[in-house]
Amino acid sequence: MKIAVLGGDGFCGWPAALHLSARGHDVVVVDNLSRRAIDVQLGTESLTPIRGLDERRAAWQERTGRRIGSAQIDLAEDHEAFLDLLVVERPDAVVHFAEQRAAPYSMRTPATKRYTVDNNVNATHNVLCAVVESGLDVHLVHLGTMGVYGYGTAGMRIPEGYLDVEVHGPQGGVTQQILYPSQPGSLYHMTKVLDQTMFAFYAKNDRLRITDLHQGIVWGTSTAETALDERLVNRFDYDGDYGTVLNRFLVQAAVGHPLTVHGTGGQTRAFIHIQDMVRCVELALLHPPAAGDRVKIFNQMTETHRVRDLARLVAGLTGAEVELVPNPRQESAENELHVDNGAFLDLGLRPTTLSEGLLLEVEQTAVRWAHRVDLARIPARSVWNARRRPGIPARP
Ligand code: NAD
Ligand code: USQ
Repeated sequence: MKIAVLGGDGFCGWPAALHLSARGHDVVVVDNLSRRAIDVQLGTESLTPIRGLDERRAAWQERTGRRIGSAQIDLAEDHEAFLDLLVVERPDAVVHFAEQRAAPYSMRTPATKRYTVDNNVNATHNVLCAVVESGLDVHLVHLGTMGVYGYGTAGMRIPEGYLDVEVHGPQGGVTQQILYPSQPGSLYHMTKVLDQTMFAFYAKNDRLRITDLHQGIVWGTSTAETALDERLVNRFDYDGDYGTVLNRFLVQAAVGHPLTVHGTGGQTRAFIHIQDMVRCVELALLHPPAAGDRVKIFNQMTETHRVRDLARLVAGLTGAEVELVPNPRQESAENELHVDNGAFLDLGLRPTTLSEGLLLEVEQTAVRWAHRVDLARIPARSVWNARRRPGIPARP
C-alpha cells in the first residue's frame, strides 16, 4: 500500500512509519514539526536524543534501502497543500496522528486551550475535506483515545465504539446502536469527541472509509525498527505536560525522584505497548471498512491498571519511593475500567505485557538516558481549574 502518515515525526507516528515501511508499504510522512516547537516553548526535551526528520529518514534508507518520503505541511492551516499531496502521491490510506495530544497542555492557558481545539478540529476536518475533494478512494485511519468514553463504566465492559440501547417508541421497544456516550476529561479529549462526530458525518455523507482507533496510554519507546540504529531513536516525554504516567514513573525511578502519584492513585486507565501500537495500526490498515459502512472503531489497548498499582510495580522493580501528590486534574479519584478489545485479538494481536516489557524499558531507556533528565521539568503544573483548586502549585 501507499500510505501517508500524518504526524509521522511524533512519538507514535515515527515508529508507525518505520514499521509500515519495514512491512513493505510505501510511506510518506506529513508533519509540521509543531511538537518540536512546543518543546522549545516549554523548555523541555525528549529524554532520548531524537534526530531531525531528514537525518532520521536518511538513516532508515542507509540501514534498510527503503525510502520514506516527507512533506512539511500544517494540516490545520493548509488544506490546499495537503490536497496537492494527495493528488500527487495518490495514497491508498492515510494514518492521522497529527494532533496536539497532551491533556495537561490543553488545559494549561487560554492560549493552549484555543490552540489545541483549533489545531485538532481544523486538522481533522481539512484531512476529511481534502480526501473528498481528491476523489480518491482513501482509507482514513485515525488515532483516537479511550478517553472519549470517560473512565466511569457503570459496571459494564466498554464496547468497541457502539452501544446497544433499547428505545421505547409508539410501536414498542426497538434496539439501536449509538456511539457510546462521550465524557471527555480535558479539552484535548474533547477534540477527539468532536473528531468522532466529523467521522460519522463524512462516512455517511461521502461514503468515506474511516477507522477510528480508541487508543489507551502508550508506554515504552522502542520498537524493532527504532532499535536498529541510534539515529532512529524514538521520542520519550517525561515532563509534567507531555510525559504519560508509566513512562514518567520509569524516568523518575531512574533519577531517584519519588513517583508522583496524583491523589490516591485510584484512577484506572488502559495501556498498550508501543510495539503493539504499530502492529495494530497495520492490522487496521489491512482490514478497512467498505464504502458506505459506518465508522469502524477498535479499542486499541491491551491491559488496564490502577495508577497506584503501577507505582507499586515500578517501586518494586527499582526501589523508588512513592509519593501521593495533590492532583492537578479534575477527574474521579477512583474508578473501575473494563474494556472490550476482542477485535484486534481476533485479528491476531499477541500483546506485550507489562510484566515482560517493563524491566527492559527501565534498563535500555530510562537508566541509559537518565543523565539527560532536567529535574525541574518533572512536576505537573498545568491545573484543570486554577480558581477552584487553591493549594496546587501553578505552572511557572
Ligand atoms: P506527538 O505529539 O508525539 O505527535 C504528534 C505529531 O503530529 C507531532 O510530530 C506534531 O508535530 C504533528 N502535528 C500536530 N499538529 C499538526 C498539524 N496541524 N499539522 C501537521 N502535523 C501536526 O503525539 P503522539 O503521542 O505520537 O500521539 C499521536 C496520536 O495518537 C495523537 O492523535 C494522540 O491523540 C494519539 N494517542 C496518543 C497516545 C499516547 O499515549 N501517546 C495515546 C492514545 C492516543
Ligand atoms: N498521573 C499520575 N501521575 C503522573 C502523571 C499522571 O498519577 O505523574 C495520572 C493522571 O492524573 C491520570 C493518569 O495518570 O489519572 C493518566 O495520565 P496520563 O498523562 O498518563 O494520560 P492522559 O492524560 O490520559 O493522556 C494520555 C495521552 C493522550 C491519550 C490518552 C489515552 O497523552 O494522548 O489520548 O493517554 S487515555 O488515557 O486512554 O485516554
